[in-house]
Amino acid sequence: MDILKRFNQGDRMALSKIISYVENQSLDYRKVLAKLYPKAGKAYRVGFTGPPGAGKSTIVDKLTSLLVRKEHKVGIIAVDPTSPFTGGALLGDRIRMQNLTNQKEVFIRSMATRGSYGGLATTTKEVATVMDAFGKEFILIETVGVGQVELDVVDACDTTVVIFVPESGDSIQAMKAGLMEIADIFVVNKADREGAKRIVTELDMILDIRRKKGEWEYPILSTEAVNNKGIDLLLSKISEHKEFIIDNHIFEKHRKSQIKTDIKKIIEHRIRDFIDEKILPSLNLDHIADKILRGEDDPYSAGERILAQINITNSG
Ligand SMILES: Nc1nc2c(ncn2[C@@H]2O[C@H](COP(=O)(O)OP(=O)(O)OP(=O)(O)O)[C@@H](O)[C@H]2O)c(=O)[nH]1
Ligand SMILES: [Mg+2]
Repeated sequence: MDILKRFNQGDRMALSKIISYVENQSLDYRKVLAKLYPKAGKAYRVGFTGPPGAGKSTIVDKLTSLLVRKEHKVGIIAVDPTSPFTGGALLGDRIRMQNLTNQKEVFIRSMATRGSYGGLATTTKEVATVMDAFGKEFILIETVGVGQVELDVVDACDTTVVIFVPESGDSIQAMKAGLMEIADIFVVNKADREGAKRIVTELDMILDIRRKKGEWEYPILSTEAVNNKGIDLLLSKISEHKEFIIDNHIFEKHRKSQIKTDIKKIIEHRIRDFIDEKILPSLNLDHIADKILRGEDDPYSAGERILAQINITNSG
């Protein structure tokens, strides 16, 4: 495969193309991923999440500049599950990170909802694997909002940064949304605005219940991303967390459980394809449904009969 050769030589166009294959689940994307997989596993994945407009992109942008200055290669994935099409908020993200797009150490990709079986979280992980195999050392993943997709995305990250702003006011809101449970590092951005100190204090009180001696400290940082303030400290906390999870074998355990999840997802995906492509076309569902409507059959018995024909029954 010519494209893989170019990918291995560090061709950005080849990287971009392979990511599109994965996103669109074009024909042989699984084979391509299988080829790339052994090269991946070295990149450190950091997730950034929080309410809309909190400053996630600005933080990712400044952090990336800092990483590049330290001669790291960075991949950025901006995930927007709220946008059904590319454009809108995604275009905004691109513009805000414009100063990064020309740098050869940095590769940015925006992703929106896909109607695929794997789902957006799965595709995001696969795209991260591709960037990882390309030689990116840090993969920064920004997700907006607080739905299940975001939780799945950040669950696949090694370190999760949750970003708040003074305006998000009630930190109870964050607790309800499940953000408190997933964060390793808390950031209160827009520290130039009123109320920043109060939210830091509130978070601190809530976290004190969770903090245990000798365990991760769950730091809360104040940043002013637009003014590039607090970004150095954020990077050192990310590095500290990396060290912490590696030293305590959390990193390895987490990666292993992610791999198991990936295998399950791949099997599920293939079985769904098999049902759609091989089983459903051979059934006369219309006819069966008519019989059920007339009261001559029921969906449970019909389902069992079909499964028995292909040798899958819950009794066996
Ligand atoms: N005052 C102030 N404004 C900031 C700060 N950081 C970011 N902003 C501004 O806040 C706005 C939103 O910033 P983004 O970085 O786009 O926020 P986001 O969380 O990525 O937004 P979405 O991706 O749309 O959810 C922009 O106009 C930024 O310039 C800060 O520290 N202080
Ligand atoms: Mg953004």
